[in-house]
Amino acid sequence: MTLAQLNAEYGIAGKVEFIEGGGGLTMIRVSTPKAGALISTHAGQVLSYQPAGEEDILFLSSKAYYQDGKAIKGGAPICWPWFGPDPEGKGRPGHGFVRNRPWNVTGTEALSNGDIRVTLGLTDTTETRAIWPQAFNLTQEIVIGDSLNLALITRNTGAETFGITQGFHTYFKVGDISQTRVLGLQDCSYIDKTDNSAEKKQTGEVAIAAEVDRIYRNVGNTLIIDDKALDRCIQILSQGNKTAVVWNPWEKIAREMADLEDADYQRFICVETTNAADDVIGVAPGREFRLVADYRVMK
Ligand code: TA6
Repeated sequence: MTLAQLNAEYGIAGKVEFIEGGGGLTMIRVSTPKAGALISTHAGQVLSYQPAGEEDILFLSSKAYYQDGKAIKGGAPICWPWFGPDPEGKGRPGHGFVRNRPWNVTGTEALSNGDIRVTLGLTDTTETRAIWPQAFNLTQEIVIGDSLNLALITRNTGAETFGITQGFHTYFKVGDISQTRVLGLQDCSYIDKTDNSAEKKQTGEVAIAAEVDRIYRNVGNTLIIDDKALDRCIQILSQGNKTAVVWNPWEKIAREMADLEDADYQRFICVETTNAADDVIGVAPGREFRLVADYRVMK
């Protein structure tokens, strides 16, 4: 659909506008008295969420790619139907195939409390079935208000049960990584991907002073990013996940990533609401599964 058609069908005066974004991609600008947001229809990805009077909670790389077939570095990428490397080792893209392609806009709504809900979707096509042979309907509900609420709903429209791993691979903006802590993971065991996937146990808060790439198991539903430099905390509430990932590439890997500035590792942390590792979700024919992450700034 053209921008004019999208605005005619889904625009909401003064609140939801379809615009041309980076690389000519279609983006959705949401404005409410509580917060502003920018959503890319490519990848179905929230790129910005800025509560009134606050800095953005999301990091977006100034060197991000905006093109078909590529992931956008930053915001809240969707990993689906697998999290991490191709589980079958067939060379398919890491973190699945929905963060590399355009999504459909399926609805916009101004809710009675002033929040805005944007709904995006994807269904299987010949192209997706060549990558992953399942029939599905994937929906993302994005609610912008005092918090940013993301729900990823997987429906199995085929005839056999399928298994998925998935996640919100969210890049949170921080003032200074060395003054940032993640709270709520103490005593959880984790897979340390920087140490041959060794199983370890978290003691106390998570501090970042080197590359960190961990899948935490049996996590609770509340995590906090404590950001001393920006003098704020971001609360992450989740539903549907047993695992959470904490990732920061640190200096060397950041330098090797063409879509990051060398010093960007100091400016973000990924704290990801996931079904990863053995947290595999089976979805039976006709059934659906809902993964939810809710982000809110706390002073
Ligand atoms: O979620 C953590 C992780 O899987 C890391 O292992 C690292 O490879 C990173 O994601 C890559 O993220 P990107 O957005 O660059 O694909």
